[in-house]
Amino acid sequence: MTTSDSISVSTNQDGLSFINVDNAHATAKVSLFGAHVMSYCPKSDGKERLWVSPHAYLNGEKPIRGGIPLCWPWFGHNHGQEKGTLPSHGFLRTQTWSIANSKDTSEGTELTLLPAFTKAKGFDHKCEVKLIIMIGESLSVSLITTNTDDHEFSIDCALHTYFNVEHISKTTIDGITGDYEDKTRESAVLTTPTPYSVSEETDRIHFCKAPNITIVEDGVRTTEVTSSGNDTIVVWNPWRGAASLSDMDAFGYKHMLCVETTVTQGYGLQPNETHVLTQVISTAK
Ligand code: TA6
Repeated sequence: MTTSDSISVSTNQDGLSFINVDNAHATAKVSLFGAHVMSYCPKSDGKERLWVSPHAYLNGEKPIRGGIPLCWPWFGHNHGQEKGTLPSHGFLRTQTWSIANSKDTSEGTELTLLPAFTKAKGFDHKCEVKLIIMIGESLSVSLITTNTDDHEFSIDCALHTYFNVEHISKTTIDGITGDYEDKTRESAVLTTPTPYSVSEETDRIHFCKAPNITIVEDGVRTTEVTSSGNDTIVVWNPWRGAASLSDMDAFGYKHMLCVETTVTQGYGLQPNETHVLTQVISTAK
């Protein structure tokens, strides 16, 4: 492993380890539990881009509420089975990853992380998975899957990012068009509103790759989100339903908005084929 001058590793009282990055461009924090990016703050404007619940479990008992959870090899609660049979959003976000490589370049600090296992109940195929995180003027996160089996298999996956917003009532999203499936309205297919604001429980699968999205706060374009390797974009805010989540407080919904780079329609991966799902978060220009 190449080491980087910009990183240090810390451990909390419950035994979770975190990579702390501080380079010329930004600071960031990544939990090895879940390979979960928890903080990204570019030095150009000092604005924290990611939201983490103050009540998030940081003891390995549950996935971390906030930051960038990794969903793989399925997205959602059931993966075609009865709810509760399989872990929601798969099994990458609840296992401890290792650092395969870290290096400093002129663009920033690059981390390569590997999961402990890629086969578990609900997914029985051979593959290699890695996560490459580049912390620089932008934050780039790539979830990479290579089929090392002798047959095709299908995956869904997501970079389920919780953005930190000043106030949800003053936040709009630019760059998503077309139809979406509304999971709060019995999967009704509706048209994406313009302007796009969030004023109630929102759980939408947008059938639009939306390669360039901008988050606008109080009329100011603050954050750009670019996506590739996805087939859809998911927008989620639990609204007052947050009160029923054990790791969110009743008003947490006011300061977060999930804009997720997702594969929700199934991606068929041939033997030796590699799929790369990438989300890049930058200060809006
Ligand atoms: O991405 C939206 C979603 O699938 C919602 O349906 C909602 O339940 C959310 O993810 C959070 O899921 P989690 O398993 O992390 O509580």
